[in-house]
Amino acid sequence: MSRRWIMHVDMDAFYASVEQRDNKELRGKPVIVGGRSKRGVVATASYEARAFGVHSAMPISQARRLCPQGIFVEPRFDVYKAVSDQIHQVMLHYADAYEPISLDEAFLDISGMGKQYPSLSAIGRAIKREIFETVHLVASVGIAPNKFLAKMASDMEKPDGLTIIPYGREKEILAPLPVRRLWGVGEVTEKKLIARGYKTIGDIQKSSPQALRPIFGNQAQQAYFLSYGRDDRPVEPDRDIKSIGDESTYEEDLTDRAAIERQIAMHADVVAQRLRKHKLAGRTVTLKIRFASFRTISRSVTLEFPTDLQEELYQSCIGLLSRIVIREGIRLIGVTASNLLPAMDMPSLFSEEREKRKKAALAMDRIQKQFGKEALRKGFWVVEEALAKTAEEKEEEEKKGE
Ligand code: TTP
Ligand code: MG
Repeated sequence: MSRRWIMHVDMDAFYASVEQRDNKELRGKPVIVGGRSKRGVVATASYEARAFGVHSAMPISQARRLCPQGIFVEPRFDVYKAVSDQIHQVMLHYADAYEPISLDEAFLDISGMGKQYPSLSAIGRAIKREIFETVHLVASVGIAPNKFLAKMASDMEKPDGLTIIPYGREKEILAPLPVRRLWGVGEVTEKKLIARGYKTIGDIQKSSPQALRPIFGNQAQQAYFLSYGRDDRPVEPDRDIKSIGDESTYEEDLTDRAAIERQIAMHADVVAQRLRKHKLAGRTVTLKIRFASFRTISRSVTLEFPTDLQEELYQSCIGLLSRIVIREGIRLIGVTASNLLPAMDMPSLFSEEREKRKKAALAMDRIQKQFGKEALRKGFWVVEEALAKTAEEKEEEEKKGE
């Protein structure tokens, strides 16, 4: 095969399917996975529940209204992670280049697999079968000339789909789709596009890179190419990040409690930022301390829910610190997040408070990108203060409510 062929594999209703697999009573029923708290959000819903209009990121309360007979289940991340590892192990062998995207999806460059399989659909069927035999779960597969179209294809006949978009059909398949389906078009860009009269991807095809500049900036050329189904991005093998940490050795040993906590806060901030940059969240937090005598200790805690927030990393470390007896000065402090999951697992568990924090954190990331570290340092404390206030106000409110 001289042409490039990309495959995208994505499990169907992943968390919900795992729950149905492990509990017979849930099979064929509307299963909704998410935090049970009043403010929780749906992580995912089985296809039976989707028939009622329930979908990912919807507030649980709304899901209950739409689907009162739904069975609401708490997520079991450990199980999903273990299943995910098995799936990725299977997929790995079907590709020259393999790029895991999240727990339940991956891109595969299958351009060189032509000798082993008589056709593209034969590769698709083989991978679906092996995944099913290994984890007893169903995947949907898309095969296309590039990543953008492969991802679109895997979604076209879900669940249990196998869709191939051949060379030459890119433009016509994309033309009738709403602009939101174009890779990289989120809510904000969608609004801009619609305001300027672009409704379908076909409308973008009829435009020009110059005309698209006010909307896409320096991505205009790429957006224009994408609208024609042109996308040259390679499948990039995973860097496989196992943990993200930050530590410093101090010129003078720290003895003051407040100074120690401040350093932990700083490291937690750096780690949280890096997690967000990689769209990861950590479930295990480790605090490392090296004393003046070079004695080094590490203490870890595994959280109920993965986090990419400074505040939560910091609080975990302060909890760990309280269990460490400090009899001498400290020459090194390190904070590490491990047991990493894709950050999108977080929304399912967001309380409003967490969501606010996450938004504030992302805003800080943007400020830092624009104005550099100093701005962040200042802003970081300001935001922390503001959040502390909101928390206080909320406590007040709750007290009043009682
Ligand atoms: P998706 O692949 O987007 O969704 P899905 O596998 O549940 O359903 P399908 O692919 O058939 O449409 O996400 C994979 C898992 O990631 C999902 O099972 C739960 C989790 N997830 C969240 O926790 N929050 C979210 O907002 C989304 C979209 C997914
Ligand atoms: Mg999926």
